[in-house]
Amino acid sequence: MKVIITYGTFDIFHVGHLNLFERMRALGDRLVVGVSTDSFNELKGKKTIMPYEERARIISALKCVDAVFPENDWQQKRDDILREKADIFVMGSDWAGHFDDLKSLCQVIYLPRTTGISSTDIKNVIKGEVRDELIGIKNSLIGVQSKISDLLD
Ligand code: C2G
Repeated sequence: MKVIITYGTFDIFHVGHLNLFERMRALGDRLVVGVSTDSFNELKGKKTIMPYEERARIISALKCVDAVFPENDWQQKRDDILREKADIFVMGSDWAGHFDDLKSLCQVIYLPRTTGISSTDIKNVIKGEVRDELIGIKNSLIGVQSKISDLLD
């Protein structure tokens, strides 16, 4: 039984996360995922839209994920690897080299990130659309305002 372990925030779940999980699961027989808690994300300086409970529930519902546990800090990985009897620690390539110290416990692999998508990109697209909407409303209010002043003159 080859066990794969990984960690992440997985806010606004998207196909980049799914690609990674499916590629990881293909490396072994069991995939366990440490999902960053809200307090740990604060420590990471990472603002999330979805609370831990929802993010963990979505991840645990995936066919390719066998178990989910909370990631509360940077230090717990070694204990997790021993507890889960993990054979391979996997992260996306943006973390390349960051966790090489774990090579004393298990194999460490960094898989290519899915390009063109990230939770941050999705948030920025939504922000952009809301901004455009607000600009539209502001311009129509300016139009109404000038009509009112014409009527009052
Ligand atoms: N990822 C990816 N492709 C994307 C976006 C993310 O492969 N387009 C990968 C990242 O490389 C990471 C995982 O998905 O391995 C989770 O990414 P995040 O949710 O952003 O997690 P992060 O905040 O990087 O937390 O202790 C490790 C940290 O908890 C990782």
